[in-house]
This record gives sequence, structure tokens and C-alpha cells, in this order.
Amino acid sequence: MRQWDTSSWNTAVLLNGHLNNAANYQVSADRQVVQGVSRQVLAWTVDTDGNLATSGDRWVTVFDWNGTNWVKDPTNTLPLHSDSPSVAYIPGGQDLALAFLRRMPDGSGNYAGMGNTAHLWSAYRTFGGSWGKFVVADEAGQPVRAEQPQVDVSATGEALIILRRFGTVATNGELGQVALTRLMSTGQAYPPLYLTDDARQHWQAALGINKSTHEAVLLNVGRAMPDAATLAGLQSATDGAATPALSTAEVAVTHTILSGAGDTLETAVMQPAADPALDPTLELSQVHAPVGAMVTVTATVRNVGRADATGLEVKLYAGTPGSGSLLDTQATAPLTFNESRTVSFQVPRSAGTMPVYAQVVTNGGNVTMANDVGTAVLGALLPPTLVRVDPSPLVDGAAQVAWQAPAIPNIAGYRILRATSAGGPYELVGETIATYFTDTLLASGMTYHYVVQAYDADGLVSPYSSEVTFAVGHNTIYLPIIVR
Ligand SMILES: [Ca+2]
Ligand SMILES: [Ca+2]
Repeated sequence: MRQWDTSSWNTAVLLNGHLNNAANYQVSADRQVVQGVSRQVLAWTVDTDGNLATSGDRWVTVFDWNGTNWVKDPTNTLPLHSDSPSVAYIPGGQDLALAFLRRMPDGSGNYAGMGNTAHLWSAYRTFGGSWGKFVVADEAGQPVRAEQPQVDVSATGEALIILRRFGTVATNGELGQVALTRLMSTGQAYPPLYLTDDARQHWQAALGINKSTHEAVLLNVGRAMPDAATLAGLQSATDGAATPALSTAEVAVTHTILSGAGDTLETAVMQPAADPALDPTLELSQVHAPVGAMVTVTATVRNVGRADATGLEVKLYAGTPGSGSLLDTQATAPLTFNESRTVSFQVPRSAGTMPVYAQVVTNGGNVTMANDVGTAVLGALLPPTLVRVDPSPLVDGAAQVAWQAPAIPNIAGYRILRATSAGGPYELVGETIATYFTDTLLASGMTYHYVVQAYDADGLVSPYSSEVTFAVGHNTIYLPIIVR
């Protein structure tokens, strides 16, 4: 290590000379001036035998500059199998925020040096004290798998960690998405929020916090995937996740593409305030309750902002957003980073479809109101599923449409509709209480498109099912021979 001493480089010092074969790499540095004295810190990865294929001799080491000498972290209690450190001072003192990865063994007991097998750790150290260090857990309490953690601290002492987060298989999370979390002064970090969520890999996250506006600015690379057609079927990283499900509330991040068409260089900007939000769909205890029945309507309120959300109320309205009448209001306790809570209301179902919506309101910070509303429809009917059409086994030239009843009670029957072009317009061709229908009035050589609707005894009708298509063959008809 050499330092620039106002006019010249001072003498280089060997910081980690205890083992000649050691590999020292992945250096992270930070510096600040405290009461006129320059303070410096270095964190890096040491692999004792210099063989990166073995990780049981690898850890993160930290040195502080005490004004005269570099001092090795006295406690040195960070775990083995660790690498990728990122270190930063908390402004105004010598407390440190640290993020790093701890490699975990694969199924064969091997420790890969890269890839999605590492757990994210966060740590905090007061000067001369020992590290408070923790595995970062997700919403379900499971370790977060990550790459490339970067820590930065705002001028107000808010420590953020950006990471490449690996989530549930068969979601965008599997590809590695950029996520963000906040560090507590214990060293523990909150479950990270996804900031990107699309069917691409996201790489090389870098983080900076604006010293005056406190905006968090992220730099990342989105990588176009060769098998885009397959990936288009992936769920959102926040769907299909571990229990409890991740929030589907929208995180307010401003994305800007700086360059590139396929592999893009992007920035994302996140404001410093709280952002209370609702999951956009309210949960109903009964999807198609009978008229007069009491339905429990549950809203999930979550803070998807950086600061703690306070002064929160959830209001439930009958109607659609912007034109509803207030049914009930419930206060709810403050929420810290990415914390969520459910708020439930009891609502009697009125006749007909009954749209309701909930809105979270606050007398505190709120980055955007765009994510403050969740909706549901009491009494709504779900359409039939698994619709198919086949040649009728009983009637030549006829089509048999079959479907599965939606998983809701009080269905009175089904309407079968047909069109001669995809997407309609449809005409009603029959009604039935069965889950199949035979359409005999078809013209040879034509192609027909079918949808099915469910209805109830009150006359409510569901949305259309998915459409199925049937091509009628050119039938040969054998007439009886008539002899006179
Ligand atoms: Ca080694
Ligand atoms: Ca909001």
C-alpha cells in the first residue's frame, strides 16, 4: 500500500506479508476526514495458499489507517469461504459497513468460486469493536443468494447494499436481478427489494448515493438472452417465490438506458423517502360469495421505499378508484424497509358485481401514489378453464367443446359462443349446465372460434374463457341409393 502524502508518494508498506503464497485480490477502499484527520480503510480477499479453487483458506481481511500505521482488523472474525468485500465508512466516525459473499458447497460438497451458490452477508463494526455480521435473509427467512455486493453510505448515515440477487427457479430471479437492501446499525440487513425484474440477466451493479439529494443511483448492465422465446414464459421474480410471497407492489425506480440495444448499460434512480404501497390485488376470503354473505377483504401494505413508513392508514372503498364511497378505515403500525403487513376488512356482498378498492394513505413520506391502490371485485365470476374443442364422437361434422368449471361455488350454467374469425365478434350458440357442448350447426370447410362463459343465478356473467379453434373437415356424404 502506498499513500499520497500531500506532495509525494510515501514508502510502500506490505500489509499482508504473513504468507508468501497468499493471493490478495478484490480490494475495496474508502476514506473520509474526521475532525481534520484522514481515515482510510481497506478490505480485500485473502486466499492463503493462492489456489482459488480451494476456499476453506479464504476470508475477507480489513485494515484501518490509524494516522501512523495500517492496523489489521483486531478481531478478524469474518467467516471462511468468503470473498467479494465492499466496505464504506459511516460519515462522521470510524464505524464501518461491510458486505461480502460466503460461498456455500454444491451438492458434491465443492465450493465454486463464482456463480449463484454464494450467500450475501452484511456486517457493521464500531471502531476497535468486533463485527456484527449476518447472513442476509429474504422475506421467508431464507438466505439470499447473490453476486457482486456493493455498499455505499449516504451523508445521513444510511447504508445501502446493492447486489445481483438470484431468486426462485423459473422466475426472472433465476437469471440474476439487481436488488437493494438497507443495513441496520447491528449489521443486519433487511430482505432486499428487486429493482430489475425482466427476462434478462443483470450484471455489474455499481452504487452511488448523491450527497445532497440522497438519491441512490445504480449502474447496471442488462444482458440480452439467446433463448428469449423460452425466457418470455418466466414469471416475475416476485411471483412463485417462497412463502410468504414476495411483494407484488411496484417499486418506484426510474430506469434509463444509456446505451446499447441488446446488452444495455442502464441507470436506476431510487428516491430516499418512504414509499408505502399496496399489492395491486386484494385477497378475498370467498371469490364468488352469495349475496349478503360477509367477505373478508385483505390488503397487503408494504414499504417499498428506503426510509421507514409512518402514519399509515388503509382505507377501503366501494366502487372503482377515483369514484368510490368510503366503507372503512384502519390504522396500521409503521413499516421499515421492505416490511409488510396485512390489513383486513369485513364487507357484506351486495347484489351484482361489487368492485372495491383499498388505498394506503400516510402523513409521512410517500415516493409515489401510483402504487397505493389495490382492487378486487366481490361476486365476480371466474371464467371456465382448460377449454378444448374436438370433433364430436357422436355426430359427424360436429364440434364438441369441453371445459373445466372455475373453482368457485354457485355457478348456474355456461354460455357457449362462436365466431368465424379469431377474437370475435362472438354469437351465442347454446347454454348448458354440463361442462361440454356439441355444436352441430357447422358448415363444411369452415373454421370456428369458441369461448365459454360461466353465469350464476343472479344473472352475473364471467369474462370469456381463452379461445379455442376448430376446423371442420370436407365430409363425404353417402346418400342412400333409391330405386324406383
Ligand atoms: Ca485457496
Ligand atoms: Ca406509495
